[in-house]
Amino acid sequence: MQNAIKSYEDVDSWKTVMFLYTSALKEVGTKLEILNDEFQHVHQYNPIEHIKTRVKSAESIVKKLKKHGYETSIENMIKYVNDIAGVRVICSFTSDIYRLAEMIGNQSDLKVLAIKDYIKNPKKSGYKSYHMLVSVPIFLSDSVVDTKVEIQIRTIAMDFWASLEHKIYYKFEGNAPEYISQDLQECAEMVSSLDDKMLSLNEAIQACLEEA
Ligand code: 0O2
Repeated sequence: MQNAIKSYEDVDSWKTVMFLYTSALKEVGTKLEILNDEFQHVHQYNPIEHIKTRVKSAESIVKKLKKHGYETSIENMIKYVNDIAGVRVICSFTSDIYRLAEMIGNQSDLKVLAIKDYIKNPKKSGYKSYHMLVSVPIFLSDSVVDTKVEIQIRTIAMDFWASLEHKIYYKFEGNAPEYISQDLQECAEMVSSLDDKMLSLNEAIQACLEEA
C-alpha cells in the first residue's frame, strides 16, 4: 500500500476500504472456527454447522446509502453501512446461538458495538436471526485499525426461511402482494415450531444418553 493507514479517517479509497473489510472477515472467521474447534475439543460437539462470509457489493452499498438518505461517498459508507463485512453463522439449535453469542462477546479484542435480537423480537416479515455488530482490530505494519463486521447467527431452519424470503422479495422489489407476505409469515411460524421441536428432541436424546 502506498499510504499508511492510521485510522478509519485515513481511508479514502475503495481498494483500501475493501482491503480492511476483507481482513476483518478473515479475523472474525478464524475466531469463530477456533471457538467451534474448542467446543468440539471440550464437549465433543460442534455448535456451528457452517460459516459464510461476504463483502457487500458496491451496488448494495449504494442502495443502502440511498435508502437512508445519504450521499454516496467512502466516508458515508464507513460511517453508516454496518454490514459491509458480513459473517453468517449457521447453528444447529436455537440454544447454540446464545451460547455462541456469549463466547463472541467474551473475546477481549472484539468490541460489541450493537446487538439486535430478532429471535426474541422477530421482524414484521417473520425474519429471525441474532445480529451482532462488532469491531475487530486489524494490525497493519505501523497501526491498528478497528473495523466493523456484522455477525448474523441463526439456525439452519431460520437460514432456510431467510434465504428463500430474500429471493422472493427480490423478485417483487419489496412490493409483494399482501397474501404472499402473509404466507411467508406463516412459513416463518412453521420454521419456529420446527426449531422448537428439534431443540426439545435433542434435549430428550441427551437426557436418555445421560441415564444410560
Ligand atoms: P443482504 O443482501 O443480506 O446484505 P437496514 O434495516 O437493512 O437498513 P440494518 O441496521 O443493517 O439496516 O438492518 P439489520 O436489520 O440489522 O440487518 C440487515 C440485514 O439483515 C439484511 O441485509 C439481511 O441480510 C438481514 N435481514 C433483515 N431483515 C430481513 C428480512 O426481513 N428478510 C431477510 N431475508 N433478511 C433480512 P441487507 O442489506 O438487507 O441484505
